[in-house]
Amino acid sequence: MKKRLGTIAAAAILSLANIAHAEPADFEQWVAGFRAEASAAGISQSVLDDALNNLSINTRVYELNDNQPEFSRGIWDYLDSAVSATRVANGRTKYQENRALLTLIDQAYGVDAEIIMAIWGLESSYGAIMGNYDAIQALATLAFEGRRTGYGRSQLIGALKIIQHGYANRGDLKGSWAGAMGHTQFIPTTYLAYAIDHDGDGKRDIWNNLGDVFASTANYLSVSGFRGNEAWGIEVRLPTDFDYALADTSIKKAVVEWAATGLSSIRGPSLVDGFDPNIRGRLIIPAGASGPAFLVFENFEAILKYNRSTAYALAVSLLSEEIAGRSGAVVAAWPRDDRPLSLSERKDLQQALKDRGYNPGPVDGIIGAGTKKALRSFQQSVGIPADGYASAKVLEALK
Ligand SMILES: [Ca+2]
Repeated sequence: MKKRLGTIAAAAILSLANIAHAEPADFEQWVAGFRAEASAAGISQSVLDDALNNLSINTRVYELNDNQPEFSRGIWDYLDSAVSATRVANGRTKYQENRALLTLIDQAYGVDAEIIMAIWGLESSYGAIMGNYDAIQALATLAFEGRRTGYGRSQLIGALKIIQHGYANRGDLKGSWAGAMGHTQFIPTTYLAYAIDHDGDGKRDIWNNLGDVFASTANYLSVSGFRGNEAWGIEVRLPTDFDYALADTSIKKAVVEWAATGLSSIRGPSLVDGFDPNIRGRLIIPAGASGPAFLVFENFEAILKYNRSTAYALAVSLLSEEIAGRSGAVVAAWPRDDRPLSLSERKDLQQALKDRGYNPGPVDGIIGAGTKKALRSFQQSVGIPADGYASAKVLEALK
């Protein structure tokens, strides 16, 4: 029978083999070793018994941890769902419902209410989807084996500390498969460092108490450098002969300096109107030269500390505008016909650059600074805008 397995069945077995990591006995042995480590880190025997006795692996966590998608979505598709009409409408309702509480939080932490609402909306759809995994089990599973063992170990110790401090009970620790918990999805170490007991009941309850949730989120943003009443950024128009090498994470300039390079506001005539001309920012072109451009300031960087994804920070920023009753619409069109490259195509692109004598760095499908630089050199050599953006069109041009 085994010889007659079709390709699909064989592939299924192969993928199961990839995720059938180890035997239960190995996990029990691992738990015993981890107990000693956690005990040395100061976790009491009773907390360890409560959390780790009869603990088992959650194989679903391995499936999700091993999943590295071949195809990536365009940022425009992500923004369409992140800043959907439903999420905007729900955000405005939640803002109204919690206005008094949010005013208190804004006064205490200097973080604008609409930003807290936007993060809440993106992290859990305003508390509707917080994740129902047992965080202790999920983190122990990650700590035991796979590509996040270091993360799993440190977060598991963090989760045990949360219980030991009495901030939350063992049964409260519910979250995503990767251990992000509560309304705004704090991982345990973030929780330990920044979660706040706003109502003073002794618990930092990011699962049930909105005061604790909003204060914790505002505190984290504030410590990350967020400043109330300052803009996250602005959509800009670039001059036709613009040097796209200026759109680089390492290049920050004051608004007046950017205006001198030819940038203008896409909505108004002047870039400096409505801004402190000395506020500093960097330029991002998330979909390359044929898509929108944004000048982003320190508050954008603070949002990035919450989640290191430009698409995420842009979604929070645009959603916050809509929740506050301003327009979060992006004016310039996204290049919806120029699809993002798949993982194997990104590797093809790096190989093609290498074959042409450029140095894109390792052929790993990760478009980092080296690949962008090589891509810009190639684009310059053939006279197309040197934005370093890896798209299907530029791959075609390379081949
Ligand atoms: Ca509390």
